[in-house]
Amino acid sequence: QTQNSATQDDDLAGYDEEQIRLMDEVCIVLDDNDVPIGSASKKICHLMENINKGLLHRAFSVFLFDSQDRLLLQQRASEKITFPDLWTNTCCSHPLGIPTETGATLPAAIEGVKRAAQRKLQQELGINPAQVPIEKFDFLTRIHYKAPSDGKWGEHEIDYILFIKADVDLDINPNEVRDSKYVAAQELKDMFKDSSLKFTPWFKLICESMLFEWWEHLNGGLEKYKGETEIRRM
Ligand code: DMA
Ligand code: MN
Repeated sequence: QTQNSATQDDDLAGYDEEQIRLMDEVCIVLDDNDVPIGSASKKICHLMENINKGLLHRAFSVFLFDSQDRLLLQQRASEKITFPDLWTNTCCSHPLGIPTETGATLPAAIEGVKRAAQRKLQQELGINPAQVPIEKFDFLTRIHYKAPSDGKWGEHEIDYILFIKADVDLDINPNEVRDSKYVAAQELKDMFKDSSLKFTPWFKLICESMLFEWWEHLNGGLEKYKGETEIRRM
């Protein structure tokens, strides 16, 4: 290990070993228009001291629906360094700064995040990639948002929203996911009324804006929402 690796870092002392290791992943650093301008470790990208200086990276959020149109939610594991224990959409993470997951232009970037999504659906939820083939994902839009987690850590991302309709077998990784649940739209609305349940900031933003409208069009009419080129600033 090098001196700079996250495993030897004071910022990360006391956290889960596997989650510390994942802080060495390489994220794609962006300008405000989602053009890659470099790369930086997941740790560097999620420290508020860097975010407050404008550091921005690429991310994705998957919304997976089963054949009954129920959305798969997850509760993040207590081991997560950012936003532990919060309920959120099916799976979120970052495309890595490697050729297969990076793309300078929008079509290539979308292919990159779909590959990353397939990789993380397997790592977090144990979903076989054959059950979530790349061509089944629909790209809807990009959301630019910033949100603190605790004082030290937070998010500042351009987040690619991906929908996929697929019946899948789960084999949950408890280091990533504490609980999971399929919900109908009304059940999710009821969950938001339950003050004992806490949600991630990006999931709240997406629920308060477009999620339920997209969801209504899952089986027809989603075409007009797909492939939006404008970045939604939230
Ligand atoms: C990061 O998700 C991406 C978004 C959209 C917040 P995450 O913290 O779950 O990433 P990872 O699973 O890689 O830790
Ligand atoms: Mn992030």
